[in-house]
Amino acid sequence: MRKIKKIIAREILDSRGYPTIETKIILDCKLSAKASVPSGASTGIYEACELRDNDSKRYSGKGVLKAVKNINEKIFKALKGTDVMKQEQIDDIMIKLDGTENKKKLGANAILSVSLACARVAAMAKKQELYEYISKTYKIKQKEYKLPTPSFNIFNGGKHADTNLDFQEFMILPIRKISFKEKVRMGAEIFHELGQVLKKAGFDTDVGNEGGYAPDISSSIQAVELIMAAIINAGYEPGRDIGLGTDVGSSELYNKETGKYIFKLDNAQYSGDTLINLYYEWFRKFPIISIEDGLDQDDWDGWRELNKELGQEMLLIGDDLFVTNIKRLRKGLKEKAANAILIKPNQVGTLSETMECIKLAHKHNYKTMASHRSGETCDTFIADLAVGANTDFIKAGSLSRGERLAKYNRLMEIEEGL
Ligand code: 2PG
Ligand code: MG
Repeated sequence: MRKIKKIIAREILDSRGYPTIETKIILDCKLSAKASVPSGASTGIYEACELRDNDSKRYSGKGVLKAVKNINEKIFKALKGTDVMKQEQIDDIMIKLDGTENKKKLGANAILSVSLACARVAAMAKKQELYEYISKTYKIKQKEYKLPTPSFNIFNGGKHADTNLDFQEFMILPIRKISFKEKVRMGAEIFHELGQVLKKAGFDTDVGNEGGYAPDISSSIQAVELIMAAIINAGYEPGRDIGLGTDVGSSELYNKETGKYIFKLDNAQYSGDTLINLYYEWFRKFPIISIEDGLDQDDWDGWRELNKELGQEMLLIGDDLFVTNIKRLRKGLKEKAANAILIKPNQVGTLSETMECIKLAHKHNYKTMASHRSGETCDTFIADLAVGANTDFIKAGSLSRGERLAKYNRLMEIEEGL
């Protein structure tokens, strides 16, 4: 038995300079480990509650001292003396202690930081790598550990950049059967080449929240064209070496009253049907292999239609649609709404619920993509999660900014150790 002796939570700052939580778990054998939690900007309305202080002075209300106090007092009291190897039991105790549907009492941010730190220190106590511990604890069926395919977000827009681009993310996915390390090299070379392409064309090369370029451009499609040029200039073949992906972040563009999606840059208002047609047109012109949140989080009919039209051709990933929640995923399965799901532990609030969601997705042949948030820390938990839970993909941002590279660097380390 490795019992929890002490839990110490603190307020730290994330990659955007806003408060978030770091939690340290100390065992009676003196082993200890920390975990910190990320924070989204384009959050889905069905996500678990990120508890913030909401008092206007400190950090404009974004402080997390209430959540930190919940950990240091309530959660610690409930978990003190618990065997840290019992991850599901630990998560269950916190879920019950909170007692609300969306974890608004203790805060999903508070609960998740404890959940992840427990897993990390338990892995240490067992002298296992974190991914190995995750895989064994949740009995993931895998013959050997595999690295996920990275989806590099090299062009930032939407809520992640101060730019006129409505699309939130444009990503490149290495699709050749090469090592993870080689995929990272491919991504980085294309990223740097894109910088050159932008510079030559007179665009700004500053980066957005996730480390991708974020210039003002003249149309949405231009982002795709610039990326295509960068891929070719870097010596790769679009469609053979590299596929394209986008996170439209469309829930942010949807106007509930008019039922239209507003793309300001293109001076266009699309109905769901027209948007699906646009995706189809793009798919015929470019090697697009994945679209995330192509439609609004409540547009189940639209998603069904989208899946009918494009589900055979590419990944249709639900992020705001599913929010890593098995109830939403079950509805999606029934509705035949998508074929892939984004996995963000902080959308649901515990490791166990995250794993349950991944397992349900895999059982129904959904592809899974582990994901960071736009506000991140240097914690690399999602890298181990991707390997331990055998997710097909991971997105952790671009090939710049330390909090993004930390995840890719950890994955290269895991690959070397295998
Ligand atoms: C997304 C994420 C991560 P945010 O929409 O997929 O890229 O963004 O964390 O702002 O929700
Ligand atoms: Mg998304």
